[in-house]
Amino acid sequence: MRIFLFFSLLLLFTFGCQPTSKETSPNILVIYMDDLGFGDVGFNGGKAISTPNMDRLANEGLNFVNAYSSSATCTPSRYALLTGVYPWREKRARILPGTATLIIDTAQATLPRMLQSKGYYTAIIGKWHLGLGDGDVNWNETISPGPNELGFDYSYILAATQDRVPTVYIEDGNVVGLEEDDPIEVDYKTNFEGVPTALTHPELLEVMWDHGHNNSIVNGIPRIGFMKGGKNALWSDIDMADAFLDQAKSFITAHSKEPFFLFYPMQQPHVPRTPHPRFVGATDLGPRGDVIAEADWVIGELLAQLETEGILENTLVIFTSDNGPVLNDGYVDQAVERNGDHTPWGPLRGGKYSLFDAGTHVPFVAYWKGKIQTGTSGSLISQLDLFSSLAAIVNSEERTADSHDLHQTLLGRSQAGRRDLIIEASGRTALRTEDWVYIPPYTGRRAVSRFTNIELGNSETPLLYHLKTDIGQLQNLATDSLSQLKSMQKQYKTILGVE
Ligand code: NG6
Ligand code: CA
Repeated sequence: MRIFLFFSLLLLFTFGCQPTSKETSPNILVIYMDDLGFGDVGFNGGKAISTPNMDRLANEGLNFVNAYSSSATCTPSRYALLTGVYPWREKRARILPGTATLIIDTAQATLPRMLQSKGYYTAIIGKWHLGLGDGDVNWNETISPGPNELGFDYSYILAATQDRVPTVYIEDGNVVGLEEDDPIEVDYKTNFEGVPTALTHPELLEVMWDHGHNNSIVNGIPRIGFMKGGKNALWSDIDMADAFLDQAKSFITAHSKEPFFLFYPMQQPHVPRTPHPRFVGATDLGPRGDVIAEADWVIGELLAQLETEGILENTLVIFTSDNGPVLNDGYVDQAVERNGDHTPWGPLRGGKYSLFDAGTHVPFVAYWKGKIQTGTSGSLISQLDLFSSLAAIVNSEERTADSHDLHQTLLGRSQAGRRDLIIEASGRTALRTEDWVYIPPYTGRRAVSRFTNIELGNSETPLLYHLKTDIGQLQNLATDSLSQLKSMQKQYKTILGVE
């Protein structure tokens, strides 16, 4: 009897006091949109596009209304998300061509590797855009280093962006569908002899370019960069959403019995916007709206797959976007003309590429059925914080200096947020401290270009805004609130380590 009691107590202490493995090893699914704005989604007040599945995540999860990507463009935001390091520390973390070399050191700590060390099976299915290889990439051999050398057990990616060559999928370093007698060549400076471009063969275009995007033509769409060969390997743009979804569904089913991390960076609503025909006309906004509707459907399918496998309750889903919205980003796709009174940026100023808030202030939801306190959180949080916060959730000791452990906040158990956050846009930086934003003076154009009418946040004098009373950043308080300005200028220099 006594022995029985002793063992019962021992069992209780060994297992009863520790969180169950389901709590410390939830599956982690990070859904990373490309250029989706704060106000595009229904759950942040958007009305023009129906987003029932994104809204479901927000309504049954926690909607962070004060959350930031690390940058107003793609590569630096992804760099920060995967490394927990501010992108302005890495000079190469700028919008990369499809031929760029890998910008994350294979010895560096990464989110997938941290999770691997805690027994996770890790995968990326979707957009990469962090460079590949360590020199001139030969696309006809296994491409390395890449995601698989940074902690992803499995990768099925597009190398850069949907508007950049090479327009092929790469699975574990190998171009999918490549045939030996039709090798791929890629160059961003010079075209290959005899290969049509948007300039030499405009009659081949099914989609018109507006600015940039006048090099090689694939599927009637002109791209950035020149590419030759690989005919059988070329992706179908209108089938891209389904192609990635099929991969993700198989992945979820194959790994439903072990903890997994799935990084799912989607291509929508980045250009070129190519909804599958069944989504054409889903909104009144043209292709930009239709691909958001398409992405919403994909998310519904992912949730359904988790439900089918019986693992939805055991999966932490993070839904967010790499940077803010843009209408005309280089193609004639009616994004401006058909936008109507929709406000992709919500109540915020600026957009993609901008130091004003809409550049980095993005939709952000944490969803874990039954585990997260549902509602809205105003805590200041950055995608940078996912590294240390997810580490804490899975009982890893790993942290990075830039990434704050806000896991209690992420799970809705605390209001604690960041005090300070540096945001970045094309090499320029600004400081957010609590409800204030300080943007140092920058020379340069005020707007991206005559095509992309987004204010960049460049000004000859310092800009200071109090977001709590002025979310639209209309009132520069740099003169009126001089002491606030001074203290933020000091803090900005301290964090950046500049004089
Ligand atoms: C810009 C492209 C834009 C987009 C962006 C990257 C031109 C004129 N513009 O250079 O279309 O591809 O790069 O977007 O080429 S991001 O979301 O991946 O950062
Ligand atoms: Ca982007």
